Amino acid sequence: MFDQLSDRLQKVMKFLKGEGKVTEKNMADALKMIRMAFLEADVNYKVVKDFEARIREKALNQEVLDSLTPAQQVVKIVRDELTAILGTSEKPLTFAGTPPSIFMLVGLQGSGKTTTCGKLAKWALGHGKNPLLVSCDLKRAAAQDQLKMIAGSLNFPFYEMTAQQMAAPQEALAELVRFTKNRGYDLLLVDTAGRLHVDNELMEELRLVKDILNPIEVIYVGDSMTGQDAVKSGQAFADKIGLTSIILTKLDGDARGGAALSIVSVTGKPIKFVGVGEKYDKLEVFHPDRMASRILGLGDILSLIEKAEKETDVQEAEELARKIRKQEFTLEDFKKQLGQLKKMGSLSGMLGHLPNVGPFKNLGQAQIDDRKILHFEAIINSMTAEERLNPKVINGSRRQRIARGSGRPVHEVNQLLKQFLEMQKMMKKSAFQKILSSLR
Ligand SMILES: Nc1nc2c(ncn2[C@@H]2O[C@H](COP(=O)(O)OP(=O)(O)O)[C@@H](O)[C@H]2O)c(=O)[nH]1
Ligand SMILES: [Mg+2]
Repeated sequence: MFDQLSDRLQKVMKFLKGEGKVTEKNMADALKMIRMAFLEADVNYKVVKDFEARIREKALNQEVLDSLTPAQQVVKIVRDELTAILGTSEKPLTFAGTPPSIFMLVGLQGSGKTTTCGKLAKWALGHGKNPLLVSCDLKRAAAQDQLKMIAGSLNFPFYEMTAQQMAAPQEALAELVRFTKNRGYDLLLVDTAGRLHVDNELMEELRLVKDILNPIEVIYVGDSMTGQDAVKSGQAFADKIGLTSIILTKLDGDARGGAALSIVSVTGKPIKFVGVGEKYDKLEVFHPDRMASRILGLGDILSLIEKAEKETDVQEAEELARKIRKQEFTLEDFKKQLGQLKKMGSLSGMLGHLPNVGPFKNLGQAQIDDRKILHFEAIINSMTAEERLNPKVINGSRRQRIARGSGRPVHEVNQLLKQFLEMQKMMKKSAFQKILSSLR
């Protein structure tokens, strides 16, 4: 996700961390690097300008905290500002006090509206809702077919509108609302017509639908791959119809990041979810803070832990979190973690979540394959219980014994121990503990 932008910003972070002291000169250099990275990622130029100005002001006026070096402070400022332009904090969807809640999805053709309807239905079901799906393309009755198929395959009820009904949309839409209420559905997901470009006829149709259905959420679905085009049309929808939220799709592709980094500032509306794949479970709640940390290579520890908790034994994950908090992270736990990584399946899918520190360093470059995990496991398996609990006792002859036992070269044993110690050190860092304690 946003690989190039991420690469470039990580270079700036590294540059700053290496500087120690903040001067006008290195700040100017860093800001220039940031500006170039943003412009290349197709971020709106005004957003870039404001971002730069805020960082400059904060960085050069900052009082030096004891705990951080000045340059680290700038890193923190950049992270905070990046979080701010992504929307500061996550914003949940709003549900109506009295059901049904009506969510209307709007956007250009191909942006992912219909797919996202299916995803939202699935997400809502998981949150105790009972959704009904409908497609309100008043001009093309055939436009309903795609959503009908999706609803069928996911086992959601679908409300079909006849061509006859569409000829009298006012009455048909009012009937739709009555039906939803009477049948006890608490959520109506409304797919709408799309065009290749924003046009007046479409906007009029959408306004009509909106006026009669009175949706609590009007969600703009934007294709992140189209960069500033998604932002511009989002702005047009915001001006002409009025939006409450944004969902960006196709973040699993090679989008440069320009849409995500511009759309909140430009439209003033929050990104609530992102689509990360074609399947219907590929919808993620959008966390601006995590996304910022991830782009800056500070890792996405919370997402990683959440994923681990969901997909592996929850108790095991809790135990691990407890141990890390108490700083008794052992090689045994390290091995468990490797096992969990394996269980979670596709390692490459996980890499984006890993912090770029300690044993995870440069994993993003995907040099590590599943074989490496097996080798590390073999090495740990060849250790005695005492060695696993207290790796300090592993001297030269023990290393040779472990190497022989696991069939791996000694330097690999050394590498594993070194990485483990780095990880243990990282676990002790207070920042990490703070994140973990918020999980309690
Ligand atoms: N990779 C990926 N593809 C998506 C995502 N969301 C939608 N798509 C694909 O984008 C194409 C257009 O989606 P569709 O829902 O028909 O768009 P609509 O015209 O706005 O209704 C389809 O091929 C979808 O499978 C996403 O988050 N990731
Ligand atoms: Mg569609």
